Amino acid sequence: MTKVIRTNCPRDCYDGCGIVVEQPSAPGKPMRVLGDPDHPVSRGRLCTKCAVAYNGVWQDETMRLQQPMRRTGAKGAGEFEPISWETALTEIAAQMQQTIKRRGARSILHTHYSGTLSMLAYMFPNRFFTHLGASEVDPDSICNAAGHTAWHLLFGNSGMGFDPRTAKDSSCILVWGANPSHTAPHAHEHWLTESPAAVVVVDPLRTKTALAADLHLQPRPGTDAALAFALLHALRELDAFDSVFIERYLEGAQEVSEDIGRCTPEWGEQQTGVPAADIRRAAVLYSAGPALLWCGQGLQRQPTGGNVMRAVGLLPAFTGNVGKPGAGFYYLNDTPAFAGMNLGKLAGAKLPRHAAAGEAPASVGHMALAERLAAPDEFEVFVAWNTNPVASAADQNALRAALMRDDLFTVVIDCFETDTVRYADIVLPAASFLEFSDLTYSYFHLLLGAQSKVREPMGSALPNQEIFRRLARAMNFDEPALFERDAQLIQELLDAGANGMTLAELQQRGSIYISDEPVQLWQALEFATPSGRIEVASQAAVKLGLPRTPQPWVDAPSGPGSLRLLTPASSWRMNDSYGNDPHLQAQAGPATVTLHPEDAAAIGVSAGDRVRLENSTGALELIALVDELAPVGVAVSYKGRWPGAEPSGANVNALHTPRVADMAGSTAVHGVEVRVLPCD
Ligand SMILES: Nc1nc2c(c(=O)[nH]1)N[C@H]1C(S)=C(S)[C@@H](COP(=O)(O)OP(=O)(O)OC[C@H]3O[C@@H](n4cnc5c(=O)[nH]c(N)nc54)[C@H](O)[C@@H]3O)O[C@H]1N2
Ligand SMILES: Nc1nc2c(c(=O)[nH]1)N[C@H]1C(S)=C(S)[C@@H](COP(=O)(O)OP(=O)(O)OC[C@H]3O[C@@H](n4cnc5c(=O)[nH]c(N)nc54)[C@H](O)[C@@H]3O)O[C@H]1N2
Ligand SMILES: [Mo]
Repeated sequence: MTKVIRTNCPRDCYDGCGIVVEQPSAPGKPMRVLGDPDHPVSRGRLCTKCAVAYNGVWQDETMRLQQPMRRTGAKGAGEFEPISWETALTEIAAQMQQTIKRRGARSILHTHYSGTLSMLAYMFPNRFFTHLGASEVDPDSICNAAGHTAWHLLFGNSGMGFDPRTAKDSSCILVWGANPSHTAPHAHEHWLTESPAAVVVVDPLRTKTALAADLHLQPRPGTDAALAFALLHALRELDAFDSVFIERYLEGAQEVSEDIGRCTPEWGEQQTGVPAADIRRAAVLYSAGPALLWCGQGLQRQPTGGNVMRAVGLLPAFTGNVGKPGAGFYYLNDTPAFAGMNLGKLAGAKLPRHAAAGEAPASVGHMALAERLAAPDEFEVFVAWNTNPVASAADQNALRAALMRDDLFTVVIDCFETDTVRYADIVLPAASFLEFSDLTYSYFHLLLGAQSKVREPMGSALPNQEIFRRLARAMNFDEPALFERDAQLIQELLDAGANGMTLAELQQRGSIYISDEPVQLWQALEFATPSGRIEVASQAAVKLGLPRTPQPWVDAPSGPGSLRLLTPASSWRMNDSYGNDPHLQAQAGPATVTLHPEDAAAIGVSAGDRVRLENSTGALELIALVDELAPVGVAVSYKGRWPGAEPSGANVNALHTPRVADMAGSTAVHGVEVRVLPCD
């Protein structure tokens, strides 16, 4: 009989699917990675991209990095020679020690994100860098930092939403700037369709989720704050404000009253392009009973994305859709924390810096990364792990130029030879999630899961956590927390969050909910803001140089000849992961940009023509598609392609202007403007 092992998908995705792995039926045969029929979210199926990649490139020995390597050619050329782990770690440690002597550990910069979210591999390496005293690229500033700051100001927490299981009690689910049809395919397929609630989607794009909804509001990008105020106006007209809740739990509610009064749905239509009648319909659906609000991460990648999140968050606040069955708001769920697991401790947040570290480390926002890295006198060592910035970060050309610096010693840790790896002086091979045991979680569903080792690592690849234990040893560090073993760390987490279950027991079950019954988050109605209330008006915001209350702002429409470029998630890619899988490359086809028929006609372009996108940051040639996916004035090209795999040698982030959003130095990637021209 084929041996079957349960594990879970650790990708940065809302779904967090359960997996079963069938061991090879005969020697030399591949194993099969399939959906776990008993998993409540994936129900026996994986999404196409993971099903293909996990049975494709992730098991392909010719594609995986198998051993440490040292650069032999020019930076960026991808010419390397194999070296031993010992040599690699000794050379890295020697470079770090020299840098520390010369200018302090602050001159070592590391960047990391969510290549894997399995708890140890995701968190443990931070212990090394904290103790080292290295500078860090603020991870969330490439993804969702503006939204976190906004909801901290408003609610005192951005990592506590609703339990998706409570949707059974909802009459409306408002999905605002999220596209589960791509980014949470199982939630799109099952959760949204099976809930009794009416679904309202707010997205400039006709996504599959929008097309399946009861109502789709299609605003111009960057106009959502105005739309939120117009909705508040319509809700107040309907007498849907909860005056008892407002009185008791809102701080400064009266300070937005006048704004709500002047932001009529008719005004909203002018500002956003959404018909006033649809704004009123949405208000009727949202006010019918308990309602859920899901704010996506794409929503806040705007020049005033923080303000957008604060404004949209007023809807549950004014209608009292907080802390009762079927009601709530969601940005992300910190599921491990709800269970009592302390990932901050796992990441060594409070570890002391070692004695020789020198000056306090710097935090560098992603939007400043290319510029700061280019300066010769700030950083001497750059370590990228669990992330592929040459594909995913802003200002691609400038970042590449910075990585060419001869006096920058670069270390990259990945499972594959990414574009970023090609700039490394030393490359270290990471083991994949199939090759070591760990714990997983979903940031939507309140599920914890086991990651199971189903095979030996390819070549001499190692899990992130083991790489940093060994590097700590090469550095002669003696802080015991840097050397704690996986088994002990996992058991500590399970003791805190799963009643002392063992890893083996969790592996048998696959995954567990943090409680059998749906959890009513926010039931205590305690808000960790300075006033202890939902801060409609916020002095903390003023201290950050922001308005006291959310504003009904809209971004100015694009100038003549200019289009807004949206580059959201593709269904064929997991960020840029899988950009090297040949089957997924074939499925996704060549890189395209979708233009509205009116915009295409204005520049004389037809479907299939080559067009050039350009702005002050860069240029990119793509194949035009012509479709009413987006409103007039908005172009769409999905993220997730490897620059090196493109004929142009670049992807959409060559156009990603490193402009910061209004909060947290976060990306405003959906605010990028481009000119589009036909190529001859
Ligand atoms: N234009 C545009 N750009 C964007 C976005 C956008 O919407 N538009 N979205 C942004 C967002 S939301 C995000 S989160 C970022 C994501 O950007 P990145 O963090 O760069 O994500 P990936 O490109 O998937 O790179 C993750 C890398 O981790 C590697 N990896 C996987 N498992 C492991 C492991 O166990 N160990 C190690 N060391 N490596 C591993 C993978 O092979 C992969 O190369 O991109 C951002 N970039
Ligand atoms: N298949 C797949 N799944 C993924 C990822 C992936 O790359 N591929 N990435 C993962 C990661 S790291 C993240 S952060 C999440 C992100 O997942 P989501 O939260 O769904 O975010 P995005 O896909 O970036 O954008 C969602 C929607 O926001 C819309 N949007 C853009 N600008 C505006 C605006 O101004 N107003 C409104 N209302 N909407 C706007 C876009 O059109 C898009 O449809 O997905 C995760 N899941
Ligand atoms: Mo993200």
